[in-house]
Amino acid sequence: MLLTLSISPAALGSGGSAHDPVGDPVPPVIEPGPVQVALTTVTTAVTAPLAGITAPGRARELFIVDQIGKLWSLDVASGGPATPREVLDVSQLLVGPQTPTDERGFLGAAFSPGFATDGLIYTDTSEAHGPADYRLRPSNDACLVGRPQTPDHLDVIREWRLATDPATGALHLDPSAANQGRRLLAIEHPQANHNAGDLHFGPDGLLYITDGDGGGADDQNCQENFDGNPMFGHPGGGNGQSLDTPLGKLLRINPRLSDTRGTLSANGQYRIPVGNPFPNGTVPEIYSFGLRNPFRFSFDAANGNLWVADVGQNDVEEVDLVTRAGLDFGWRVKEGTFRFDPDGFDLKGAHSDGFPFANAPGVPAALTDPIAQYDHDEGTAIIGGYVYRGTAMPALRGHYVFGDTSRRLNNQHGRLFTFDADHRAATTADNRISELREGPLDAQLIGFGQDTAHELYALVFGVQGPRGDTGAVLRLRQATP
Ligand SMILES: [Ca+2]
Ligand SMILES: [Ca+2]
Ligand SMILES: [Ca+2]
Repeated sequence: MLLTLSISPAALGSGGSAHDPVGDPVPPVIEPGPVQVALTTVTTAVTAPLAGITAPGRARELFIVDQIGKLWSLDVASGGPATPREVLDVSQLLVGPQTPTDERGFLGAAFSPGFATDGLIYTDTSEAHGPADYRLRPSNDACLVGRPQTPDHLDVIREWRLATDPATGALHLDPSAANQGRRLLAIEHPQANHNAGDLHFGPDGLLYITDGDGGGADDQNCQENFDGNPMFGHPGGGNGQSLDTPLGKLLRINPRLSDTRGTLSANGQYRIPVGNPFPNGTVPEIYSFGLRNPFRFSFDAANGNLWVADVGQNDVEEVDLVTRAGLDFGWRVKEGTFRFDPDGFDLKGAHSDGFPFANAPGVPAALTDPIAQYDHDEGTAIIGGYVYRGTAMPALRGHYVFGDTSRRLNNQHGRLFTFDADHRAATTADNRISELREGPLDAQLIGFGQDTAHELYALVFGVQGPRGDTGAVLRLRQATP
């Protein structure tokens, strides 16, 4: 029934869509829940803090990935304010950020599980276009004939070796290490946005990497891009659904060449783990597909569950649970539990004319629906967090703590959300989201940190974005009994 087209003349713009958009995809309003949190400032001496991670053997520190290219160490063990100390500077590699809304830069980092002895850390950076391991898929669409299809940038994974200063105990680049910045993987990106770029080692000791669908909007060729030219780099049914590109995916690799399990990657710089679902495919690094901009993800510290927050197009934001290898999370066939039509109305000046047209939970059966979702009455882009496993906020134990960057585009009304992950319902609509802090954050939420005690931090910046001086790391504390 859902695949039967019922032509509605009113719905036919020049885009020729046969579907009616859903006006209010998720009717329930997100309201303050019984648990509220308070925020205290750890530091404002950062620019664009996108992630807060920990290193094995470094119990006191939270390491902040700053989009401008710095990795900072914060001593958070005291519970009070802290002064950032520079650990790593990758800014010379970056092509961005250049504007307040630029999504390029230093996007993620993960310490090796063996960091206490190997000193290794992995980074995700947006770098100038050049030789790549994965090129864009060629486009034969008529709109692109005779036009250059030059990628905007490369998404690059690198390895660095750090050492401890014997006098101060501080971490810094190991001056004796060879091959600093070893390039593991470089992926062409057609447009500047939708880069995801989060990195985490799983309980299996393997490196998981999120990559966005390549950017623009609708994961579709030929509509007008932000620069006025037709979109390229998204042929056919888009990148999310194609197993021939790493764009729109969760990837899994083993950076340890000395580990003889699995097979060597095509470029010889890492290994393809045993158990990856498409070992003989074009992109054997793929672990999950059908993602749009899986900007932040995390592993549950208690049970290893893998939670991915996938940023939606114009309507639906979603939280996905990766229960096994090979799942298809639906983009651009679906946005949340809704069928998505990328060819919409003739909306003048809009870069996306795609829209959800029918709620279709569980359909088609090959696609995996989110655990929870909300719509753009509530926000503009989901920011993934962590299932809370600390002690300072007992009422939130087992709850997924996440949020939205801003209630309206760049209006600095960041929001903090939660739902009960340990007692989640089987159907998306039954996992109701509540708000953890009433009223505007007076900042845009851009990431979360989790320290070694599993306490959480909200990472924010102001309207100047990654070009300003308004970044902050805020500690979450339970404000209600
Ligand atoms: Ca709504
Ligand atoms: Ca999805
Ligand atoms: Ca479109």
